[in-house]
Amino acid sequence: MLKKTVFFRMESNVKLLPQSIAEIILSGRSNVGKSSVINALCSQKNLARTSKKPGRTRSINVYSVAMKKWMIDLPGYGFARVSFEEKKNGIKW
Ligand SMILES: Nc1nc2c(ncn2[C@@H]2O[C@H](COP(=O)(O)OP(=O)(O)O)[C@@H](O)[C@H]2O)c(=O)[nH]1
Ligand SMILES: [Mg+2]
Repeated sequence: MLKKTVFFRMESNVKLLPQSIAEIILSGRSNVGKSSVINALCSQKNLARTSKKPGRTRSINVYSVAMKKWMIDLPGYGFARVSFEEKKNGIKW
């Protein structure tokens, strides 16, 4: 079932996330392989963008598995190559 997962949208405001009945969320330090795990689980090479540089994922990336079922890629914590301005504009809880 995960093979049919597609990118849904990026969101930076938690309150605007879509309705959900089930979701898998990948959280962890920057650059540990969260996005790669999503690609592996979904048997797709370029579904979630992976990067050699830490801090590439800056908002909540939502992937649709099935109706109201989501796979969610979060920005990592720890080191990130982002400017102060971008940090200020990060996720809104
Ligand atoms: N050697 C090795 N490298 C990995 C593995 N998983 C991911 N990577 C690499 O680690 C880097 C960061 O991966 P990414 O999925 O973007 O990490 P994220 O920041 O946690 O989403 C990329 O260059 C990946 O190719 C793994 O199992 N082994
Ligand atoms: Mg990532």
